[in-house]
Amino acid sequence: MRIAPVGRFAGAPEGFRPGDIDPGCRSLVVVACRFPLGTLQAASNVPYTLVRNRLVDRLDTLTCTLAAALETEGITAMPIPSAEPYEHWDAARRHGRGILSLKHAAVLAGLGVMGKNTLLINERYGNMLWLGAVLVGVDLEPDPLAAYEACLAKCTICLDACPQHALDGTTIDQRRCRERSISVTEGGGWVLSCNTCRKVCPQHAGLKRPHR
Ligand code: B12
Ligand code: SF4
Ligand code: SF4
Repeated sequence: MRIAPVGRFAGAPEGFRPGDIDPGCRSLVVVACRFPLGTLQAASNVPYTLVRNRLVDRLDTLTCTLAAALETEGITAMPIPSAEPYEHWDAARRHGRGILSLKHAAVLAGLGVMGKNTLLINERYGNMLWLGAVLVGVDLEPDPLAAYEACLAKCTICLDACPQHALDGTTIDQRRCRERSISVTEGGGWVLSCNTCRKVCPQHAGLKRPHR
């Protein structure tokens, strides 16, 4: 768990800042659970998808429970979904946005730094954290920003490995990624059918070579 003061979100797009959701928000509590590494090795996409779905439930249960507990103490608190639902959808680009970007919130709470694959990289757990957050109506003691870097300047492993060429080092072409990474099975249900940019990163399980 890490804390970000609301003032750190000045760089977020208008409409997607904590104050756009709750004008009284003062701080964000960002929480995270580790995705088990073994799921990346499975020949089937099903175990990884199952873990993803259970972590969504786990994080959402955690943030809803925390919000309810804070409210009994007289503190306004609002949970942010760890995945769906989200409202912003640009159909032409197949580009969605959460009501708040959790990976940016995690960076601003000191949980890590952004990798070129556009995923949060944490010193200890690499890019394998699943995130959640609660907006809180009081000032909490902020955590310091991460004092390390993750991507080596010349590393382009994730960019080169993406089968859709969806990554450019700072942004993602969601249309391209969605075409490959979300599949509906004939048997019913859906699976996350690509996680290559996560798996190939040499820092995916934690920093091998932190630079300070
Ligand atoms: C929509 C979505 C997707 C989309 C878009 C992903 C993306 N990179 O944005 C798709 C379907 C492609 C996707 C794929 C995956 N996703 Co996803 N996804 C989300 C979701 C629900 C919303 C993300 C969002 O709003 N993106 C749009 C924004 C961030 O980007 P944008 O519109 O281009 O905005 C730009 C600027 O406006 C600016 N910006 C936007 N907000 C802010 C805020 C601040 C403060 C600042 C400074 C700037 C800024 O930055 C952007 C880049 O320039 C989040 C949950 C959440 N609420 O955050 C999970 C989330 C990002 N996904 C996650 C994961 C794990 C994945 C996958 C690995 C799943 C898989 N296939 O295995 C892949 C990874 C693909 C990749 N390399 O990103 C995790 C990432 C965890 C981590 N360690 O970083 C999240 C946070 C879910 C979670 N609860 O943990 N996902
Ligand atoms: S999940 Fe797959 S398709 Fe999407 S950006 Fe990562 S490597 Fe590319
Ligand atoms: S593969 Fe290389 S460039 Fe991509 S996120 Fe990992 S360290 Fe950064």
